[in-house]
Amino acid sequence: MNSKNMMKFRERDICFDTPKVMGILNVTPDSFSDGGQYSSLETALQQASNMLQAGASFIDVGGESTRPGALAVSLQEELDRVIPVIEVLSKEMDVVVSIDTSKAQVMTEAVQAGASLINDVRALRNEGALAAAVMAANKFNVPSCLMHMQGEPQTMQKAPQYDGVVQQVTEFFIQQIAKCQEAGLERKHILIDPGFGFGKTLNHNYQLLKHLQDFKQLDVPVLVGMSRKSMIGNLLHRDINQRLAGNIATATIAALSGIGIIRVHDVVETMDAINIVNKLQSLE
Ligand code: 8Y4
Repeated sequence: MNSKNMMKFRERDICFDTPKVMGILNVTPDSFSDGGQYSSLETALQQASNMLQAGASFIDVGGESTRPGALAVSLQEELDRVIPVIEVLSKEMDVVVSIDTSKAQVMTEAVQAGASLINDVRALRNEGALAAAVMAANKFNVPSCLMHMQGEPQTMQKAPQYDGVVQQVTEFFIQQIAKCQEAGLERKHILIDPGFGFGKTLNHNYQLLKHLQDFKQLDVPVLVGMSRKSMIGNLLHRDINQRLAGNIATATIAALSGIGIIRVHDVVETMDAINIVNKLQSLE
């Protein structure tokens, strides 16, 4: 088959005909679900290697917690956390290393250190971020993921409001993709993400999940992250360590919706779900 569903991440070609998994690697001491147990370099690398072995195509390295109400991290602190991990991972492992940051200088230094994807929950709206992403794309073939968020992490869950969340998130993408293109970031270097949990009520999140197929019209790969989030916990009344079945249900729906990348903590179980969906899709 002559697949058009491809994207370059530096010299690597990734095909989104079947969903790919992005494993989450938090290098924050206060990260919400692992209590900082992976904050040392050695444990981070072990964790990444386990996720790669389990079938992850991407590893998302984040040094700033965007959990509602989390403290901001200084530039130097964020660099100290993520750069050593990115250097080793991109050198030693056959995986697309993603940098989860909103700071222009972290983007630039992470790409210099070998990162192959910029994952920005603020969609390149911080000072200098768009220019950093343009440079990363045009010099290194490093694309950027634009995530939708209403408000700022400190306050976004206060009273999220939309008149039609799917339509409004779609309009945000159309506008933000246009701004990026005007600045020199080509469409072939852009991914989008509806930003589950970022300024959304439970119902907003499930509206987005129900209508994930709509985002395919935008003709750029779609990434989603629902793993362990409150849209699962609050619906099912499960605390953070009791959400695996819910995680797999949401990942299965994303896979059936033709999503390109699913960002998760539980790579083994998510790959099982994806492989079942792949089997179905391969049949007449
Ligand atoms: C409970 C559990 C509450 C998890 C909050 C969280 C996304 C992302 C995050 C996402 C993309 C998280 C960095 C928040 N979520 N990047 N990052 N998409 N592209 N929160 O959905 O996992 S961090």
